[in-house]
Amino acid sequence: MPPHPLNEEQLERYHRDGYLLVERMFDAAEIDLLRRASKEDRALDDHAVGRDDGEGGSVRLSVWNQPGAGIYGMFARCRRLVDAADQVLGEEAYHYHSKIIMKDARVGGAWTWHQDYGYWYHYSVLRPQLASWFIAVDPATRENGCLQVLRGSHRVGRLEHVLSGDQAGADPERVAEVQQRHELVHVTMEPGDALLFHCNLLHRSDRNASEHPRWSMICCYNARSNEPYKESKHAAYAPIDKVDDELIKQVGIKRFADDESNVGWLDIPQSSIAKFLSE
Ligand SMILES: O=C(O)CCC(=O)C(=O)O
Repeated sequence: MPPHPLNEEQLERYHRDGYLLVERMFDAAEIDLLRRASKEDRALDDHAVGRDDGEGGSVRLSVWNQPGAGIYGMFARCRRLVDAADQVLGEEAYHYHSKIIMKDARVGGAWTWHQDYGYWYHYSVLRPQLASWFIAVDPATRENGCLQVLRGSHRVGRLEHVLSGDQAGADPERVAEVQQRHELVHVTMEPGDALLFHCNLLHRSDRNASEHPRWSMICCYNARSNEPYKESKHAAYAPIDKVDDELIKQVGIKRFADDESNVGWLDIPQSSIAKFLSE
C-alpha cells in the first residue's frame, strides 16, 4: 500500500472542488533547480511548440510522454506527486505525459476555457479518471496570467470542445451557464506551490502582459485501468518507477541532465485535436 500524502480533508476538498492547492510542495532549492534546468535547457527550447491564442499572444510548450531520468523525471516520478495521484485516482496512477508551459513575459498567450479530458477523450481514453499536478516554476499572479478555475465544475461532466484558431475550447454556451453556477477562482501561486486538478475541471488563463515570465511544469497521470484503448498521442500504461523525494536535489545538482534525450518529445501542436473536431 503506498503512503497517503493527502489527508482526508484534502481528499474531500479535491473531490468537492475538482482541485487542491498545496503550498510549498517543493522547497526553494528544489524549485530553483527546476527553474535553472528548464530555463537553460536547449532541448526543451528546441522541442517547444508555439500555440497562438487568437488574440495576438502565443505560448510555447514542450510535451513528452516518458518521464525520463533527469530532473523533470525526478519531479514527475517523486513519491509526493505520484502517491497523491494514486490516491485521487483510486488506483495505481501511471505517467500519461508531462509538459513545461513557457508563458513568457509580454507575449505569453491566453488559454481559453477548456477541460483536459475534452482533449484526452479524443485520444482513446474511456473515462475521466486522470489528474494533473501543475507546479509553479515562477510566481503565478493575476498580472502574469495565473490559472483560473471554476470551482466544482468537474462535476458537469465532459463538455463538447470547439475549435477557435489554434485552440480547442469548451462549448461557450455551456461555459457561460457553468460560470453562473460555479465560483471563479484565480489560483495565484508561489514557486514550489502545486495544484492537483481533475481532468474535467474547467480552467483557463489570461495573456501574460506583464514583465514577468510565468513558467510551469504540468505532470499528467492516468489510472492504470484507463489506459488508451488503442495507440494514441500520449502514453499507454507503464508502471512508474517512483523515486524518493531526495532524488530531486541529487539529480538536479548532478545536473541538468544529458539524459532527457529519450523522453518521447511530442513536437506536434497541441491543437492536433483539430483533426478530431473537424471530422
Ligand atoms: O498554463 C496555463 O495557463 C494553462 C495550461 C493548460 O490549461 C493546459 O496545458 O491544458
